[in-house]
Amino acid sequence: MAMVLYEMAASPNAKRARLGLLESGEPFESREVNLLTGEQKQDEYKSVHPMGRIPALDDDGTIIWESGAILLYLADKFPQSGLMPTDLAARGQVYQWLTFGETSIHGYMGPMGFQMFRKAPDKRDEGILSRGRQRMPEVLDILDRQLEGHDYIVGDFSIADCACAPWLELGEFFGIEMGRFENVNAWMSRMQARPSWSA
Ligand SMILES: N[C@@H](CCC(=O)N[C@@H](CS)C(=O)NCC(=O)O)C(=O)O
Repeated sequence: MAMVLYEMAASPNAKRARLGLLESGEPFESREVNLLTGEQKQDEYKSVHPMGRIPALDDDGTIIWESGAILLYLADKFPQSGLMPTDLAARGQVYQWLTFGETSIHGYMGPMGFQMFRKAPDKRDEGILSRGRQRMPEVLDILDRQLEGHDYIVGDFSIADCACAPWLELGEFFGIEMGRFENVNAWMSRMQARPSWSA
């Protein structure tokens, strides 16, 4: 049975998992969960993801949620796919940057996304938005230095790239000054040129 990804097109967290699946080259089916109508909080979907969030992966009855866990699962399941390096030190770097994507990038941009996409403009919490705009340059600076001389975060493409790129596409839209991070912007262009980005 093909793997099933529960997702929604506009969700950067779902896009992380989607990138990993597409880059694995393995077949999967997509099930849309409509966050705008609250489908994620219905009992039927909460039997898949008890937190009522996307993404979730159903691999023939094995259910994994949390986008980072899905990426690690895919890298383990398909070791030939090139999602994860074989060298232990490089794997450690992938774990580090994957977690950086979840905690530092998503840590600021996730709450910003909730304000930008789920709240009317006059109801947004400007404190959350301005905190993200203030703190993200440090995060981007660290990523920019890592990308100096590298095509991808740990050198070769890996799930670290899948974990970090999707939220950053929204940086300018969220009011984060992205222009000066040249290595990040060049890497984002490489990510956006991969067939998986828009498939
Ligand atoms: N840490 C989780 C975050 C998942 C998450 O918050 N997803 C958002 C969409 S981007 C969601 O489903 N939100 C549901 C809601 O806001 O009700 C992951 O990486 O999978």
